[in-house]
Amino acid sequence: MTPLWSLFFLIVASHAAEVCYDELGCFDDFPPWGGTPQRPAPALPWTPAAIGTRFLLFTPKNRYYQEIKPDESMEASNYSGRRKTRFVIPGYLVKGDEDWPQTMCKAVVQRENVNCIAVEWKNGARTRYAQAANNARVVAAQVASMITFLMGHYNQNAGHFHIIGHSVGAHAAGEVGTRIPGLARISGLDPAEPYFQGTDASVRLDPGDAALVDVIHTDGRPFQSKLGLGVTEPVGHIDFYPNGGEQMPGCSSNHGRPSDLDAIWEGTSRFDACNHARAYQYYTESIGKPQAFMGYPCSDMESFAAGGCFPCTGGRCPLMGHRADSFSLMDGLSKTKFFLNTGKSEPFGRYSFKATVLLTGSRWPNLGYMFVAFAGKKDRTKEFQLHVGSLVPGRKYEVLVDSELDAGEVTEVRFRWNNHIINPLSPKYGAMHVDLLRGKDHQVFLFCGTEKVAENEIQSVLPCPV
Ligand SMILES: [Ca+2]
Repeated sequence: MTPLWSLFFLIVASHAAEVCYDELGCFDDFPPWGGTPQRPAPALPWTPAAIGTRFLLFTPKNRYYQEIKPDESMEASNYSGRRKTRFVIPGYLVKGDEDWPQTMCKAVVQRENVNCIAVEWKNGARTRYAQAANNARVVAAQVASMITFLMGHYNQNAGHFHIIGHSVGAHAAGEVGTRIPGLARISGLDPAEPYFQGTDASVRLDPGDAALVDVIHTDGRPFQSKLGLGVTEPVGHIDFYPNGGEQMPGCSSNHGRPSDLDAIWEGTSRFDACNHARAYQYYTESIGKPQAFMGYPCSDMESFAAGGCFPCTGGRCPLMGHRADSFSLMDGLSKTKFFLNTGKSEPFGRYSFKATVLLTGSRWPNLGYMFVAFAGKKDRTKEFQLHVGSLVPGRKYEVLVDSELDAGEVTEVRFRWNNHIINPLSPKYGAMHVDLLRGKDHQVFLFCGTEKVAENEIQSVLPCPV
């Protein structure tokens, strides 16, 4: 052994330690768990009693939770081995929204005949970051222990289980997958970057942790320079980058210093984790509205925003969130990233289509603005700017739209225009034809205009007679 290696082992041995918690086994802070460049501050996980993990069961039979434990008392609960089981593991907790796993489970059992278990470990999460990251290992061991119990007691196999994890909880889900090989699925919701990015695959979420690992990135800016709490790199079979994956609409950008991490985590700083929290908000909404979160394969956000990856071709577009499992990967691992846009507040989901408007109207040159809005039976979208510049009759104008309404639900296109400067000639314009090209499947919906309107009047364009 070279002197340098001796010194290395001496240093590691001098701080490394181990704790053992009965049936959960032992946890050490040797590499890769501690003493590495990615995990500079070693910390051993707290005792299960200090972390205070609880399992809160929701089923279609109970919308209010039943607390369950991996023992005979399970018999008194509504848990059924004939149903699939989903676990939800939180990580970073936003003040006032600590119970989002329960909200998610309620949304799940409202629509599906499954068992949904919200994992609660608030006491272990709200502490120094390095400590929380290590406490999550005990939570993972407890979830694995619960799954082992359920498999034995209800004759289920690993393929019946799906783990949804946010932040540090996403990596805990990954460790459950290491302990229980063959899990059906892990959904990683903005998996945490500090102490996980660039670590050994055994420490973090990776595609080896379940048959399907789908990931949503919402706070992917580098932590050191921009305080993004989520990993930047792809870590699953399918990785989604809503709004580019770094800055979410409706959220202010993260601010502060990386040294604030503990304060951020303990909730003592006024850090705004809006971007980081969006991942579970999108997922929860996707349970009821899966089609509003379609991801488009694209090389980068700029190409996507420029319409370069629209519409979807050959069924290559998975749904971000709850129904990501309806997508079959040709080659096991997606070689591309998936992009989509969302709204800035609830409802976040959007449907993409392209509106093409054939203009009719006054022949003399005129500068102005054109807008379109879309109405369905119940709702109406905001106005989208179609064009600014010359209004030329006979020309087609296109706009890519992310709408709260799906193209197939649109019953009326509302066209409006106005002058750039006051125009004494009082021209009139109208949309002669409007084509809506639906992003998910190329289907076209045709609308026919029958009139021209003066500035700032609304022209109602209805579906063409068939
Ligand atoms: Ca892993």
